[in-house]
Amino acid sequence: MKAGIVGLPNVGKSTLFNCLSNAKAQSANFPFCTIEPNLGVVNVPDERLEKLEELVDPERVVPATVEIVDIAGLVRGASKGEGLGNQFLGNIRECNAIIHVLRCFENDNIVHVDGSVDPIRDKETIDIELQLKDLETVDKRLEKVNRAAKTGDKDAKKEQTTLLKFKEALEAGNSARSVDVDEDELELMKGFQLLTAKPILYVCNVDESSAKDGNAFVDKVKETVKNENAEVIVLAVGTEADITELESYEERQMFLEDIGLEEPGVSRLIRAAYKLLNLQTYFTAGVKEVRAWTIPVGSTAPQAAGVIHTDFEKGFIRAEVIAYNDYTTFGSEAKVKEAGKMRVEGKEYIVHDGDIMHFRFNV
Ligand SMILES: Nc1nc2c(ncn2[C@@H]2O[C@H](COP(=O)(O)OP(=O)(O)OP(=O)(O)O)[C@@H](O)[C@H]2O)c(=O)[nH]1
Ligand SMILES: [Mg+2]
Repeated sequence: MKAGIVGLPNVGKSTLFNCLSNAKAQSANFPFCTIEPNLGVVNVPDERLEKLEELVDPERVVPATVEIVDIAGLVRGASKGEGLGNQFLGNIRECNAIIHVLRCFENDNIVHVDGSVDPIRDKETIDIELQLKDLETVDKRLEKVNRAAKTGDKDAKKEQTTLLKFKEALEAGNSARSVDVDEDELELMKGFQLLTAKPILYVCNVDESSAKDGNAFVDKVKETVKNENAEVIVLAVGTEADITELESYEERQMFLEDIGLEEPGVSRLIRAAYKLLNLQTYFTAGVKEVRAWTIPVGSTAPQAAGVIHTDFEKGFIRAEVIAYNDYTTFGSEAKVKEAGKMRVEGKEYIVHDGDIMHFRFNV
């Protein structure tokens, strides 16, 4: 599961990526600086992990991670192959969610491909390219399905109806994610791999003085996307990059306080991306290691165990589970047990975010 950073050229995507990841991407003040996508594995900041570390005092702590991809900028005409558009759209297709970066800062020294700062126009430019590409995908698929539907094939008819629904929405300038679908249609939709069906969040890249409260551009973005059910994150990407450069935690904290923030904006973004990918965390806590593991929301106990090792899933017997709040309230596994708060769960158990788990299995 990975989230791709998408936007016009030269809006700060690679600068943002570099704040998130140690895999340094080239960033410079000219459009199309990025061609090949950069992949970064990013630690997910989680206060609960720090708390567990305090309580358990383990030899090591391993955080959860999320994969972020820095993708080349898109320009008008990308869906027709303009500016290597097809390649870049292909990079987006491989991602499970989209982080759309919008330039919301004025600076005459930083080139804007369309000559002025206007995040609403920019968003529309990108949306249109993604929608046109999806329309192409839908039309191609329709050609095939239409033939089968003519012969009276029931499944083909259902698919045809679904495709037409998407076609209509896309032609009206709406994204696939805005279409109301039932469960069957949702299954079909997954097979279509539409770009505009991917969950999305917006990053407004602002100047330092707007890091805390945003600015007029941000207000416009929020107004525009209010019906999209998408998160809007305000980030001073250039400033965050400067903060990342600072050596010590204290220095970084002082800088953050100066601009009115309690934690780096990128921490907020990473957590939001994790959520956008529909991921959640469970913990294992022992003296050797306290560790956060990543699972899709809705995973069962055996599936969660399988993330550690496939044998754990195959040979799953039961899980011993402590809710995060019980662990911190009682302070240790032993005390939780004494209080009778440790649960034994079976194969059907749906893991909760923050559960501290211990698996019993045989191989
Ligand atoms: N003033 C200011 N400059 C920024 C900010 N974010 C990025 N920049 C500058 O904008 C230029 C482009 O940044 P990149 O991160 O390379 O942009 P990109 O979106 O990856 O561009 P492409 O790879 O060409 O699509 C660089 O010179 C950055 O230093 C910001 O928040 N404020
Ligand atoms: Mg770049």
